[in-house]
Amino acid sequence: MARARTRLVPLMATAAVAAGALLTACSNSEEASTLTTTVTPPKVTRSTSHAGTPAPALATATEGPLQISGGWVKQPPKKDMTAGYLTLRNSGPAADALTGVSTPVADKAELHTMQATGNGAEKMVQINEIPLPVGQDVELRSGGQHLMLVGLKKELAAGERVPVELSFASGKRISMSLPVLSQEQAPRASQSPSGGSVTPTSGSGHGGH
Ligand SMILES: [Cu+2]
Repeated sequence: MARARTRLVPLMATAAVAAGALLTACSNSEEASTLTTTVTPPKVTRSTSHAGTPAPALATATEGPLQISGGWVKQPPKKDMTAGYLTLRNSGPAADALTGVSTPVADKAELHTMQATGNGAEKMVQINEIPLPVGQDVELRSGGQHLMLVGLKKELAAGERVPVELSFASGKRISMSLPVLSQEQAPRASQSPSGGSVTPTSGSGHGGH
């Protein structure tokens, strides 16, 4: 008995010290608020929180040193054209370039970029190639370089997949199928630094983006 009691004492003492330490920490309001912010990261469930149908997985593909990720096609804002997006990575050893795209669902498919018109607006223009320097992520995205599908032969519904073949300066070809995403499903992770203009679609003339 006596033994048990002597053991208990130091244990309780330790507990008391621990409790005291806790109290001290809590009374420090700065620390307390730091704690709160770390415990509640703002947007964990961003990608899954959109109501309705969950977005299909974005397309990926690999061919030699070329890696493609995050591929998708925007559900056509207009009936006859839409844009496709993806990120390319060339792990070398030599530079390459995306030189073409084709798809059976459209009359033609082109590489586009946005170009300033001089009066503050931007328009999309066709380009011959998208350079792929070694070791760099090249992102095709809304408001920047993109795949353009012109003259759609059929309606593209969200959830459908669009087969595309990408061709490269090196002679490589990559076939993959890109999921069609509705506007709500579209990934928003990487916006241009110019900010929230996620809506070039709804605005000016060309609905492709
Ligand atoms: Cu375009």
